[in-house]
Amino acid sequence: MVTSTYTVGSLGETPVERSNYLGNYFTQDVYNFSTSGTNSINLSLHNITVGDDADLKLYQDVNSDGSLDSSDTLILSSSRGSNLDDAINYVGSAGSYLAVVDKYLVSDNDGLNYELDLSATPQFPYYTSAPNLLPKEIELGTISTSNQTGSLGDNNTVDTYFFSVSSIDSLELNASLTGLTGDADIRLIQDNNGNQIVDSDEILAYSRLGSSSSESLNYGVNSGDYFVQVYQYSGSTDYNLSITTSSTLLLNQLSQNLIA
Ligand SMILES: [Ca+2]
Ligand SMILES: [Ca+2]
Ligand SMILES: [Ca+2]
Ligand SMILES: [Ca+2]
Repeated sequence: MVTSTYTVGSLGETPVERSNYLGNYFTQDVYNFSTSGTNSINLSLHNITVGDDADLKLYQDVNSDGSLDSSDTLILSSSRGSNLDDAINYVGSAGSYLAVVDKYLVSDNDGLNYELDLSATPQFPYYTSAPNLLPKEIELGTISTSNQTGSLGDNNTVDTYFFSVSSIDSLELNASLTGLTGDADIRLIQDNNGNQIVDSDEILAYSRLGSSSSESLNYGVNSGDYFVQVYQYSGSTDYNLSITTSSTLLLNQLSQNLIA
């Protein structure tokens, strides 16, 4: 078991993208970074080779030496199966951290390739932007309607849903967030360049009311792949997420029939 250590340096809002590989000899990659202020520390492990499995951990680098050793403390881990994306979104104060990618399973001699994205989005005393990475955390498949439940807090600042819509007509998509006890917000994203990062022109719609108000957004969509992010503004909360699509053609015909 051989560990490779890489220096990322000071981590801010602009995502750092690293591509790397693991195998049965090189089994662990450690990425050291530091943050200033309080941030949502966002890690997204994706594009893992089909048939392989890597997992993700976030450590506090307690002795600030840039390497993983017995004095460092594990904060969170993500260990989804097969080559599903792993993600961590954690509110952490200024300090030194380690993102660790571990080989879990390498199925053949070609090794395991992956991409790791890292960012730190300011979260306190007030948030300025939502986490900007797009791990496919919850894959809904092709949907016309989907109802989900989840919870957000300082150990999970965002849930990222990935889904497809398929229709010969344009559709009206509605996403609503209810049952909130803290302040959470929602936004709809299309990852046009497929890099699993939220670029500036990729946010289609958002809803971000104050306190525990329910959120709702509508947007006209065509067949394609979309992300919905449900993210923490402040506090912890459970939530209900409802995504529905309806045919705008049908709605237009109905309203025309009503007028006629
Ligand atoms: Ca250390
Ligand atoms: Ca995994
Ligand atoms: Ca993108
Ligand atoms: Ca809100």
